[in-house]
Amino acid sequence: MRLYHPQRIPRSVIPENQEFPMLSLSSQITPEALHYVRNHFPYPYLPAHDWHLNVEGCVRNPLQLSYNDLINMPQVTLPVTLECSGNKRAFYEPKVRGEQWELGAVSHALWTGVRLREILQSTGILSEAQEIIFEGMDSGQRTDMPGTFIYSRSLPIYKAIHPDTLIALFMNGKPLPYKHGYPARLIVPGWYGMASVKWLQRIIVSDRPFQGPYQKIDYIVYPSDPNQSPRPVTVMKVNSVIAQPTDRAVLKKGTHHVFGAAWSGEVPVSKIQINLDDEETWYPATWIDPEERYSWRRWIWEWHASKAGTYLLKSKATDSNGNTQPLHGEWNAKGYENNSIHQIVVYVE
Ligand SMILES: Nc1nc2c(c(=O)[nH]1)N[C@H]1C(S)=C(S)[C@@H](COP(=O)(O)O)O[C@H]1N2
Ligand SMILES: [Mo]
Repeated sequence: MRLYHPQRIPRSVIPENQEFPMLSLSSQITPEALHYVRNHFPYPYLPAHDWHLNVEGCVRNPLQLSYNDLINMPQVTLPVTLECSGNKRAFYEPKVRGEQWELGAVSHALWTGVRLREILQSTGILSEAQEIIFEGMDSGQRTDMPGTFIYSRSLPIYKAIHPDTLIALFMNGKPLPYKHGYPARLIVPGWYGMASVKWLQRIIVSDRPFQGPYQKIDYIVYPSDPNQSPRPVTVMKVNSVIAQPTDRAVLKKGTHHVFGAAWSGEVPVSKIQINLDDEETWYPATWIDPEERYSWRRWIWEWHASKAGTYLLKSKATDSNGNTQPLHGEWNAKGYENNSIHQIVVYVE
């Protein structure tokens, strides 16, 4: 009998925003029912019978693809860690407005679908093309200006035609769950989650930079240093979390397993280190999962806690390009990209 049924942690009800319960990290692949959910609007109405994906704009040959058209194209499967750029926002000081994500606006799933480049090869891209815009089926209001807005985002052409950028139809081997973008969503491996547009309905090849509010107002890093210019949120930064023990846990003297996950953006994470009580030494933890380009890796570290006391534990990941986590992530006005070293306090009795 299973007594513990992990559930997502709600952050807001409408739109529905929920975290993966990091405490129950057990498999490398996050079960669909636990994968974090991030929405800007209420869920869209799905016209399942006559859904089409339109590909238009600066193309030689516009296309209207049915679900069957997509299913019948060659399918590719990739394990990908998706992380919301607002993950860990709740830990920024001073506090920043927005969803108060703690540790779990990040998950790892198997995504299966069609290479976007294959679709763009069959439409052809005209020479004036600059960006590709992806439109979701969900829409709603914003607090900063009147009107109704569709969730849409653009990608530069080099990322759109990257062989790993997918129109996903399946998650963990099953048709996409409704909450994760059924019938089809974009998966942009290595980039923060905002790029992976759900409930796709239209792809527009554009001859100018996209100006939509989820491109030009949100998902922009406004640095606290006024000499630095704002920049768009793109590639995920190297990051890690301690899943167990939890912050403020009370443990008995003895051996404990400190356990968690680490990930990066377009390159694999290669090193994970643990620090105890601000001492100089960083101890290497052991990887549970292999090194893979877009996948988080679980790690474990055996801690012989022989003395009672209050301990500060930290985890720090480094990726294969040598990028490492800072003690304090780069605070910015909208609270994105917090990759501060994770710190917890643990009591040993
Ligand atoms: N259509 C649509 N796509 C969307 C969003 C949205 O609100 N609407 N949110 C984005 C953001 S900010 C994130 S982090 C990811 C989350 O994907 P998930 O809910 O499948 O975890 O979806 C992205 N795609
Ligand atoms: Mo996000």
